[in-house]
Amino acid sequence: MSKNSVILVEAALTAALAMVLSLLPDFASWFTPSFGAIPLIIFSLRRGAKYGILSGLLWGLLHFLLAKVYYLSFSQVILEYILAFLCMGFAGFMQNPLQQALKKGHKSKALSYAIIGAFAATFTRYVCHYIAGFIFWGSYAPKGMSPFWYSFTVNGSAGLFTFLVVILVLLVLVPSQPKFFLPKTKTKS
Ligand code: 218
Repeated sequence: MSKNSVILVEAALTAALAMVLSLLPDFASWFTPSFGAIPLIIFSLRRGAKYGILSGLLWGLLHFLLAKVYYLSFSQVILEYILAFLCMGFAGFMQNPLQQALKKGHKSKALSYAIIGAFAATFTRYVCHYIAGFIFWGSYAPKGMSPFWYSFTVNGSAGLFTFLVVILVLLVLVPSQPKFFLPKTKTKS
């Protein structure tokens, strides 16, 4: 198999795993962390933003295939299931500095880069949900609460929980499993 095919298979498997994790039962509806962010961010850090964005896009599209889309309007769906999910690949912008640090054995530096990548991914994704939240989901706000504040509390906490869950996993994996982030088959970039 060519190197590119290996990466594409990894991208597809990552999206599938992320989707399975998205199917975990919700315990607090929109406040629940997005556990699928874990494999997606690991993969993006490993293979870079281009493939990360592709895998994020696939994860978003899988929601349509499995009829897991909350549809309010066309632009809402594009914003929350295409744009928001492909943002998860932005963690891959930290691929180079992370891999350089790992090769030199600088584990805490590597961890910082991984966390910056995770932040870029979750922040941009939840900004999309925040914007969709006050434009499209405002009518779900409790009486008297502004749509902006409602969306901020819901999506701010979901984004923060997601980021914290990913940090916990990175804290364990970056120092103990550097090979996850240093693939043998290199991307041509
Ligand atoms: C205030 C509010 N409620 C619900 C949504 C919709 N939303 C939030 C987070 C994640 C996702 C994608 C599927 O997990 C969706 C559709 C919102 N944006 N704002």
